[in-house]
Amino acid sequence: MSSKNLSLIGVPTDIGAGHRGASMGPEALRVAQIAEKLTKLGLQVVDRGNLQGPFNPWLPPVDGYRHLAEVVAWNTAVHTAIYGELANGRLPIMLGGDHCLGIGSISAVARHCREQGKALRVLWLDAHTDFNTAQATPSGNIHGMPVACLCGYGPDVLTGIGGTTPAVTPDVFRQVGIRSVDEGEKKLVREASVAIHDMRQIDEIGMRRVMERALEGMDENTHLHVSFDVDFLDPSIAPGVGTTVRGGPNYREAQLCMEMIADTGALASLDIVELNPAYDKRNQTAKVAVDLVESMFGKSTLLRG
Ligand code: HAR
Ligand code: MN
Ligand code: MN
Ligand code: MN
Repeated sequence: MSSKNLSLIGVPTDIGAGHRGASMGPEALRVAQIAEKLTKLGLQVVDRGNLQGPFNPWLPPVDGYRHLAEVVAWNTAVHTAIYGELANGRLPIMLGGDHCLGIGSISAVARHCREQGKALRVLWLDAHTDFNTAQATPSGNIHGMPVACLCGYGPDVLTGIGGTTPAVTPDVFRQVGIRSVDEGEKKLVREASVAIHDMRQIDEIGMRRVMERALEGMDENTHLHVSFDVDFLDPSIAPGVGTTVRGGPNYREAQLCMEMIADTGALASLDIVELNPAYDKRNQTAKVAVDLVESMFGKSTLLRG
């Protein structure tokens, strides 16, 4: 791992989502003892508390975007915070919040990598490709758009966060767990040649070979960012998200995915997003997410050393 000093950054907003409640995600992860459990693995963990931003006005979309100004405000705060942690040599973990926040975090990671001459790989664990545009979106919800925005498809106020447009090129992404893509969005991901490892591929060749492919080609100079949308997981183990899609990875498949991330030793920043306690029962989804994050930081590997 390029850094073992972890910073937890809470981003309590559901500004980009179509269901309220992801704003409670950071606290649910803290209640599930994310800091304590990572500390037990021998990592240095500091909880920076929560970022602040505008309330959710809960308005309909305007010109294809819901809450665009508020999404810009939150992502600008995220960019600054994540960039600052990386500049200090720390490993930031963003406790979301909905997935629109990936615009702020990944643009910061990309800026850090450019300045440090590092290669970037973004592992996007999600049921969705999140590649909608104002024209393609069925909902106007910006949590369905962060990958497109990062690749330069979107409003200037979002594609320009971090100062360079596009923030990244599509070839940095490896998407795993995909099983819900909108019609217009399909065309866009194909045009951009985003590398998608969908559920059918996991069914056919298994999580192990999918992850080997998704992690292929990284070296000592690669910064690995994981953007973990909790709806990646099958709803039977992770009901606490706003947009469940059946047919996701089961617990063991998800554990293997995380263990293989740990094995790379390259994990250098992480988003945990879309956890929605309003849909959860007894905080079980937060607990599963924390279990998996422990594996991502090497918990299971310790048994094998
Ligand atoms: N594709 C749908 C839309 O754009 C749903 C997107 C849901 N996104 C998330 N994050 N939950 O992946 O509205
Ligand atoms: Mn660094
Ligand atoms: Mn997502
Ligand atoms: Mn999703």
